[in-house]
Amino acid sequence: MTLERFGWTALRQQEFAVYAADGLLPGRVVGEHRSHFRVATAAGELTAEAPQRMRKSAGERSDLPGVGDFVALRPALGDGPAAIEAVLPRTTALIRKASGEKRPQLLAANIDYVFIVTAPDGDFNLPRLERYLALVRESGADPVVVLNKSDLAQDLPRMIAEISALAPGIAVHTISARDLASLGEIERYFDGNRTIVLIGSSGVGKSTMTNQLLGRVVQATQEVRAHDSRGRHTTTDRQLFQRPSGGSLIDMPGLRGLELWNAAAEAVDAFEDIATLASQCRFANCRHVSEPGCAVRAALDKGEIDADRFARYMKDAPSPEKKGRSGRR
Ligand SMILES: Nc1nc2c(ncn2[C@@H]2O[C@H](COP(=O)(O)OP(=O)(O)OP(=O)(O)O)[C@@H](O)[C@H]2O)c(=O)[nH]1
Ligand SMILES: [Mg+2]
Ligand SMILES: [Zn+2]
Repeated sequence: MTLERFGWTALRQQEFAVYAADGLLPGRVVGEHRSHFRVATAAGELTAEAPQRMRKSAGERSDLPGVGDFVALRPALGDGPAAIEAVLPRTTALIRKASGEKRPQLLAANIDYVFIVTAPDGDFNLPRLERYLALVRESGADPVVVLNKSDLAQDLPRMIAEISALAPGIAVHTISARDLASLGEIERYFDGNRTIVLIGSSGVGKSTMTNQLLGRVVQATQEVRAHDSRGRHTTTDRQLFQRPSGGSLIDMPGLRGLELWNAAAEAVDAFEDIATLASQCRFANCRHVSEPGCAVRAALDKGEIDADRFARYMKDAPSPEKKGRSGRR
């Protein structure tokens, strides 16, 4: 494995010189977990941690290392994890401000293209696409719209015309991720060892695309719900994969409650993400206290939603009894 294939450039080599002099190794963050990172290096993948001092000095959560970051690593002396001593300057950064929270979240760093993936089987929605486009514009990367599941489409020309009217000049590709041959036209975006990130709602086929573009099954996929075509939030971690022929691909969990990193968007659907989660609880009348299969609790436990916001949501939310729904879904 060479770092070049990962997007390591002469400029990054230059920026790294000061760290190389200090005995540090270059690497790229490929996975982000609660307590550690997985980092690819020329010598293979290893586990690394961000030292306390880095966590303390970070002004924002998004200043900490994230998937796609190029980092300077101090190798472990024994069996322990390596330490991430520094994050190299990001050329681009896809950052989301979780709704109602003041803590911006880094979704992916050093990406060249953001594929906004949508599917005509119920996901297609122009206002949502517009919000995705605004998110991408702030990142510095180029947006590309991918209309997946073209085999299910009723009216592709109309959809393409609507996208083009919304974002004149934007590249739109219609594919069917289950059919490898249809992916040819998007493979060229990897040329020059570029990095692509896939974003879009759960169930639109991001992981199916990932498996096809990598030529092996690296990600689990799952059927969408039959009655409304919504996904089941199968992918839960951001992960970067390297293509054997060069270039990198980041698969992402379906975005919930997409909020843009600007104040204007703040008023929109302040609790959209929690409401979406609540709709996935096993019981329709879930109070999100101690019920089995509670999707809201699970997200709280994982730190995906903020406890204070959850409290505000509970104050605002109509009680489930009043909604007149009950029982198992
Ligand atoms: N008919 C059809 N189904 C597809 C196509 N691409 C993906 N699917 C199916 O759509 C379902 C969801 O696909 P996934 O790849 O798991 O979707 P995802 O975007 O990764 O979803 P999350 O991980 O939940 O965000 C699976 O059953 C896929 O087989 C396609 O081009 N046509
Ligand atoms: Mg997925
Ligand atoms: Zn619940």
